[in-house]
Amino acid sequence: MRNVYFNHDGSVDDLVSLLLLLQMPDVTLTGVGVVGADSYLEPALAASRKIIDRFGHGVQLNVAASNSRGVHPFPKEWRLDAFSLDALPILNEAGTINTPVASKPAHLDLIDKVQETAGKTTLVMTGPLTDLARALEVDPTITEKIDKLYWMGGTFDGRGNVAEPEQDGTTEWNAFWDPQAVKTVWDSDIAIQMVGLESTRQVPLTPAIRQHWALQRQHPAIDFIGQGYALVPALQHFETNSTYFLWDVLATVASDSPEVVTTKEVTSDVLTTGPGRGRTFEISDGRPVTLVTTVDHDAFFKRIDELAILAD
Ligand code: AGV
Ligand code: CA
Repeated sequence: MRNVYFNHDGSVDDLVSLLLLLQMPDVTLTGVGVVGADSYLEPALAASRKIIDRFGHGVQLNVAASNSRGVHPFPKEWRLDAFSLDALPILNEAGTINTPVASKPAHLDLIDKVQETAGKTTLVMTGPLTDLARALEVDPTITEKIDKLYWMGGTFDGRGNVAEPEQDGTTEWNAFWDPQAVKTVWDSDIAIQMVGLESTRQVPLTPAIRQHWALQRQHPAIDFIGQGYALVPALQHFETNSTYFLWDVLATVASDSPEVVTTKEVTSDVLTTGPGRGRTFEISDGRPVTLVTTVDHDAFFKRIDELAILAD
């Protein structure tokens, strides 16, 4: 069994990632932290607790709320999705929430869970790196107990997904929310596997994928995934700033099923100032990172089905 601590930021693909982590037969989920970055914190926290109740096979977990704040806030329209997801009937049949909120804020909860857990812990992070950066500042010795960090964030091809003023379009949102946090984590010796935008562009949300899920509604977790992805825009006629990709789900599935992706070793750094702040880039004497380069599209979606069906 592998110990995994999951820190996410409450968007649809973050919450689907949580659902899938709860199904992985070889994963012991040791903790969950939620940051209200690409979400409002309260519904993201509640939805996380309800997903653990409904799809967690009785696991005893608690969920930590982050008090981290970003430098560049996410668009409000995107953050509102967490309210809709939290209100889905499939998460609200019980009418009560059993999974408790952890006593400490997410960055301190991360330290506690990593230090308390026998052996090493794998971190999966699908939002900004702020909680990990703050944890490293409080207790730098956690690196000895962290096996690897799987992160959805950044991009190396210069094509960002931030359409905001006063930046140059080269950065990915999770990195842009808190560029200095990326730098702090890059300066640590934690092994990193990164899913950036270059690979996630190969797995857009499409009408065909939605239809594939619609035909499997007899499986409650696939029904939930279909309902969740109904809240966000698919790639239909052309790509817009709001088009949804399976960003976080790719990072999460690749952490458990490495055969669905190919990777390459790069050395890199991150800008923390100027119009490109948050840009991750390759540089010869930079910090080593394992970058996911390509996805086996069909194998990836098949793996999602296989995991989701385990929740039946
Ligand atoms: O940049 C991708 C990250 C992922 O962690 N998030 C969404 C995923 O959870 C930010 C984001 C970029 N474009 C978006 C985003 C969009 N069109 N809608 C919502 N969030
Ligand atoms: Ca996310």
